[in-house]
This record gives sequence, C-alpha cells and structure tokens, in this order.
Amino acid sequence: MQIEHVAGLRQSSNPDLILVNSPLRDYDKRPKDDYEVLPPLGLAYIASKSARRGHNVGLVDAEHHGIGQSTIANIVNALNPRFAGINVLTPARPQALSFAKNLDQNIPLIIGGSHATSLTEKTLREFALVHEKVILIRSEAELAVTAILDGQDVHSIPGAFWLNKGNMEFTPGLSVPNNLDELPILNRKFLDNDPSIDYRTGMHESRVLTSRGCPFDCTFCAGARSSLSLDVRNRGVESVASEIKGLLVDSGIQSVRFMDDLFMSSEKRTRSILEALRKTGVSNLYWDATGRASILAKFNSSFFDYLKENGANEFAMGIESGSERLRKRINKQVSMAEIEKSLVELTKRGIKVKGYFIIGLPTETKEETQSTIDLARNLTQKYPGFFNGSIFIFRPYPGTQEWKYLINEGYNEEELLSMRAEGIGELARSAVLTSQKFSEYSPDKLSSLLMQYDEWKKNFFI
Ligand code: B12
Repeated sequence: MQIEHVAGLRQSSNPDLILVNSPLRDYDKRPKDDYEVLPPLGLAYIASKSARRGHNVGLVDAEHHGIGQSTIANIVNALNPRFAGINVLTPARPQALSFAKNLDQNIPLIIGGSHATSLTEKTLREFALVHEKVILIRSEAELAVTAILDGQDVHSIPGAFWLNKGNMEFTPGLSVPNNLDELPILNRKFLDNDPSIDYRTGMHESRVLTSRGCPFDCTFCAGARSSLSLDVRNRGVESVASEIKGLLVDSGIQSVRFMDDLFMSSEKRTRSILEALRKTGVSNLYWDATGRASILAKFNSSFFDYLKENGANEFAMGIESGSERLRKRINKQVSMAEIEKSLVELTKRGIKVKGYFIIGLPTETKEETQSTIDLARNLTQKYPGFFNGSIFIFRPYPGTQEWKYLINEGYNEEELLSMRAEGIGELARSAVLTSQKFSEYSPDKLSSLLMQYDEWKKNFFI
C-alpha cells in the first residue's frame, strides 16, 4: 500500500478523514506524463482546519503522484477512515466518480469543489448512484467539514446536501469563512509538493493565498463574481507576512507564488503586503503573482520601480483574446492599450509576464482564432524571454455565463460535460480537450493550431 502518499496522517491513531485531490486523468490506464502540478491549497486548508481541532487527517494528492482512481480507493479502504473526501472539478469528474464506486461503501464520502458547487443536484445524484453515503458541501468547506468530523448533525450545517429516500435535502446557506484570519495558517505537512523547486526558475518556492474571490465577472470563469456569489475577502497582512516568514525560517524558501484569483487588486493592498513583509524582516524574496492589465496599466512608474525593488519576478495575467469583440463578449474589460502599457512597464524592469489566452470561444470566427494566436506570437517576439503566452482551448464550466449561453443555444449538458482531459507530452500539462464545436474552427483544428504554437514557442522557452 502506498501509505507514503498520504500526507500529514498521524500513525498513532485511527484516521478521521482522508482527502483526495482527484486525478485529472485515468492513471490506472496510462502513467502520468512528466509534468508538475501546483498543490491543492483548498484541500490543504480543509485538512489544516480539521487537524487544528484535533482530527487525524491525511491528504492524497493523486494528481501530483499520478495515482489511478482504483489505487487511491484501495489506499483509502485499507486506512478505513471515519470519512473520505474528494474534490470534484469538471475534468476530473469521471475519475472522482470511479473513486467513489471503488470506495468501501461503509465509509461516508464527502464531496465538494467547483463542479459540485455549480451542478449540485446532478453531482449529488450521480455520486449517490455509485456510493451509499454521500454528503455534498457547496463552496468553501473548512468549517462544514470540521463540523462533520466534530460529530455535528449534517442537518444543522449550512451548505450541506444529501439524499433522503431519493429526494435531495439540504441545509440553507453556506458555511463560508467570512474572516479568513479565523482559519489556521496553511499546514504544509498536508502538501507533498509545497515547498518545492519551481521548474521554471529552479528556486525553492511556496504558494500562498492572501485573498479569496474575484471582483470581476468573466463569462468563462467559474470563479467569477456572478458564478460564486461570494465577496472578495482579504487576509490580514500581518498573517500573510508571518506565514511567509515561517516558510523562510523553517523551509528556506527563496520565492513565493501568490495564487489568489487576483493578487494585484490595488496599489494599496500590494504595498501593505510588501510593507508587512519588510517589517517582519523578510528580504531577498522573489515573488510571482496574478494581475490584471486594466489595473496594472493605471500604476505610476515609481510603483513599478517599487515592485521590482521588492522582488516582483513574474505576473500572470489573462489576455484571453486577440479580438476586441470577443474580449467584450467575455466581459474581460481589458483593452489592448492597457495590455501594451503594462507589458512595457513590467518587462523594461525585467519583470516577466505569463499571458493566458483562450481559443475556441463561442461565436469565435476563424479570423478571431488566428488573431489570438498572432497576438500571443507577436508579444512573445516583442518581449523576447519576458513574455510567455500560454494558449488554452475553451472549455465550458458549469455555473458560468458561457455555460448558460450554450445550454440556451441547445447544447446538451451531458455532451458539454464529456470533455476529455487528454493530451500527451507538453499538452498533458494543460490540455483539456473538447469534442464539441463552439467556434468556427473544429476541435481538431484548434488542437493542431495549439500544437503548432507550442512547437513554435520552443524557440523562446525550453
Ligand atoms: C489557483 C487555481 C488553480 C491552480 C491550483 C489548483 C489547485 N490544485 O488547487 C492551478 C493553476 C494548478 C489550477 C489548475 C487547474 N484548475 Co484551477 N483554479 C485556480 C483558482 C484561480 C483558485 C483556486 C483556489 O485556490 N481557490 C482558493 C481555495 C481556498 O479554494 P478551492 O480550491 O476552491 O477550495 C475550496 C472549495 O472549493 C472547497 N473544496 C475544494 N475541494 C473540496 C473537497 C471536498 C471534499 C469538499 C467538501 C470541499 C472542497 O473547499 C475548499 C476550501 O474552502 C480557481 C478559480 C476559483 N476562484 O475557484 C480555478 C479553478 C478552480 N480551476 C479550474 C480548473 C478547471 C483547473 C484545471 C482542471 C485546469 C486544467 N488544467 O484543465 C486544473 C486542475 C488541476 C488540479 N487538479 O489540481 C476551474 C474549475 C472549474 C470546474 N468546474 O472544474 C476554476 C474554477 C477556474 C475556471 N476555469 O473557471 N487551478
């Protein structure tokens, strides 16, 4: 049994909960390609909160270790915890279902995550078909899962859903933490790959969340304001600084990646985090973060200098499309002028930019697909070594405005869900392919354009 893959579990007492980060692909069939994934911070937060209450929790990162779903079920069955839990993301849904089927029917299964939150009833019912005891928790679940482990009746836990004689019942509301500082600092004993060496920079890196939620409302994103209906919540800057200081002292990290939906939300917030780090005695720390061209473009040049002086290394930002019409359609609210301005300011100071693009958006014409690929190429050539464009093929996620649009257009829900998390080699890192056609180009054509682009990009990045 691969017990070494169960992070954080104490051997001295029986397990209360084993959490599983669902594998994106079926690794029982084909071993995982050689690529790195980032750690499942949400699951580790659930584990940290429950462990703080004294529960014995373990986390199996099946995606990181490339463990197939039947093997994970064997691991969990052998440990025989009081509860098992698995996250359901849309591309990982088949693997999560198959795990549920292979899980010992006497072990109650808690499910949650983005897909379960958006398609609650359907998800609950399909898991209940393969497992006898299923509880679904909508949205952020640290408080709800801890309450279940504490022995609280699920009928009293807001956001809990279950089936009673075939009827769905639930407790109204959500158990979402309003004050993030009431959650414990993330306990990294639950993460096998954090800190870890960042394959791009060779630095010893940790990933940190300083906020939750996004104020913007992009039509393709399940984390968008209207999809999640949650307010943006910020952690206190002292808590962030003390987490990072702890990582420096205990693990000797050299860099931090801020994984918030939107880290660079304002000059004030960013400054206050960097000042708190300075006051805590953190220096010589490199950091990467999520940003937005419309916000970055409004910063003045001295603030860009300040960012560079204080360790800014790389910003990830969604550019999404080369077509003005499509950027408007997806409600991106970012102009070409803002993209250009932020790229110039960042790259001339040596701050790198990771640009994200989507091709195959609903209503996208062939010319628009081409304009997106051209834009990614042009920016890569214009800022060589400093701009790295990653292109993804559009995939609709439940709960998003694009999902609703496609359902209204007559697309079949089952077919929309049956997208394949395939792709080999380089594409295995990111590709979730679709057999559905939403744009003028066919899915196969989009895949081949993407492969050509990735091949071309090797001239600039290894
Ligand atoms: C950071 C991020 C990543 C990171 C890190 C992912 C990770 N391993 O945690 C990276 C870049 C690696 C990533 C990859 C992917 N991501 Co992502 N990611 C995000 C992002 C921006 C923030 C996630 C986050 O950390 N939130 C903060 C933490 C605290 O919340 P959380 O992770 O959601 O966890 C909470 C709840 O969901 C819930 N919960 C989670 N798991 C479980 C399990 C149980 C049992 C329970 C009860 C509850 C529960 O409780 C948690 C604690 O409060 C979200 C957008 C968003 N706002 O949701 C997209 C998002 C979650 N990602 C998404 C997707 C699709 C992916 C990929 C599948 C993309 C791909 N390659 O095809 C991969 C999957 C990789 C994997 N299996 O780990 C989608 C999910 C949509 C869907 N319906 O499936 C989102 C919503 C973005 C979008 N496109 O709309 N992602």
